[in-house]
Amino acid sequence: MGRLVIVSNRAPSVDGAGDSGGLVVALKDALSQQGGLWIGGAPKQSENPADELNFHQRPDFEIALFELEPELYRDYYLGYSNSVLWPALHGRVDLIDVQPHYSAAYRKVARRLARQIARIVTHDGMIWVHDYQLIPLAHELRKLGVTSRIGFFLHIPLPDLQTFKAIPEWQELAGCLADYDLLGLQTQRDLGHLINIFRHTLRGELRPNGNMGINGREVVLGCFPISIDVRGFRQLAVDGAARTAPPSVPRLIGVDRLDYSKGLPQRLLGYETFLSQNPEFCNKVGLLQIAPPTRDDVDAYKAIRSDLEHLAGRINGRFGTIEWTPVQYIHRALPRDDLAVLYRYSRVGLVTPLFDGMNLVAKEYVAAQDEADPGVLILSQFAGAAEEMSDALIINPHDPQDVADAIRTALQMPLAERRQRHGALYSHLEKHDVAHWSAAFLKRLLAIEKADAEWLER
Ligand code: GDG
Repeated sequence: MGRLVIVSNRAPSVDGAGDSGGLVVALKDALSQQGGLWIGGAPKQSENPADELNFHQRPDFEIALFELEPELYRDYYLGYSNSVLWPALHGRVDLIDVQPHYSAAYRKVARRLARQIARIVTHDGMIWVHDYQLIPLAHELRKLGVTSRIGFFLHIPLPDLQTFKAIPEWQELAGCLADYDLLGLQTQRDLGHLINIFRHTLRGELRPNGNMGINGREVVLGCFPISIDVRGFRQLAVDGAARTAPPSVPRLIGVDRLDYSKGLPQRLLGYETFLSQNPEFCNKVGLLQIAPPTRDDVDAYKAIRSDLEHLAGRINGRFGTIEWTPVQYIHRALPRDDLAVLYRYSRVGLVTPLFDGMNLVAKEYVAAQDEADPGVLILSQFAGAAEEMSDALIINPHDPQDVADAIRTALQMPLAERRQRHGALYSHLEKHDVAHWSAAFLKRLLAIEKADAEWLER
């Protein structure tokens, strides 16, 4: 079997620092078993980027970094990826900033990267491309004659056809998606949207095996809900709790990059409604919101920060006392072990995105709980995680009353019900951890026959 090559916008660190969360944990084993290679963007841009990948050997796998000029990086990453694709795919078409040089930069990065990758991959290798920043990569690789199997996983949601059409290049993007051998999505919801997009754009035909016939070839489609290292994260929380005292008042917790898709203002409005309707809880509960900055050079992110700060100030001014601050808001990233214990010591986990591919915070919160006295997860119906986590309290984040009622229900929930709900959520997660996710995707990719030369010559 050939080499496994992972491609993502950002590469893991060359020295292994900061590996503790996310994709690296998920893919480390598969990569080290197969002499794997991870290709990703260098941490810093360069005025004179090399036209080849820059290799670094780690003990577990090899890393190859690609460099971009600062201006190209800005237009490709902050521009097309995060000012067009991110808002559109999250249904926020009102926030799209369409600029011709953004889409040109996006295609240029894929073309350049494909040239660099084509020089080093072999026919029997497997390439796994991650996320919306790199959709055209398979298309560009095929143009250069690469015949390896190429899979793609979309970490964020895929919206319905009408919303997708707000992206000026929607037809081109659909065509690029169809050049992969395997397309993985987080949820059945997104899979349904993809099938509809292919039907209408490329006259795709759904086959009885669930794959799509497009232009005389078969594209394999699958739903692969991503997860976390459940046991590892639980251990982090248990170890942390042994070192730290619990808070003096029961706590509600939210942990989100400060992104407009995460429904932070809606969450605070729900909390405000709860406090105003349940004055007996004032002084007796507090909300801790950790919201580290992200993409703060994009205007829409400046706006969400200011909305959130305004609301947190309003709630603290309205309900706070000398002894009690209703909302503690931290606009900084905390270490991962601190997060684990903060989740464990929180009576309620608030995960209220307006639209989210999956949402790993929901899974981390459940993994971190003490099964003898677990907290309650409040989860938006629009998080991908809601498809699997129906034992959470599922809410509509747009309705402050629904959020307020769920907070009250969670705080008053009897121990037996909390245990029963947590037990069901945890046992599902334990079987569906991140190792399960990556193994399922790679198994499907491996089972696909290699691209044939005839198709490549179309
Ligand atoms: C995308 C999709 C999908 C947050 N604050 C801190 C911190 N975090 C960590 C969380 C969690 C991760 O960041 C966030 O993951 P999410 O899944 O919630 O969201 P996105 O970043 O938007 O991720 C999403 C995901 O890709 C995977 O496919 O689930 O739907 O949008 O792990 O714990 N970590 C630390 N300090 C913080 O302050 N250390």
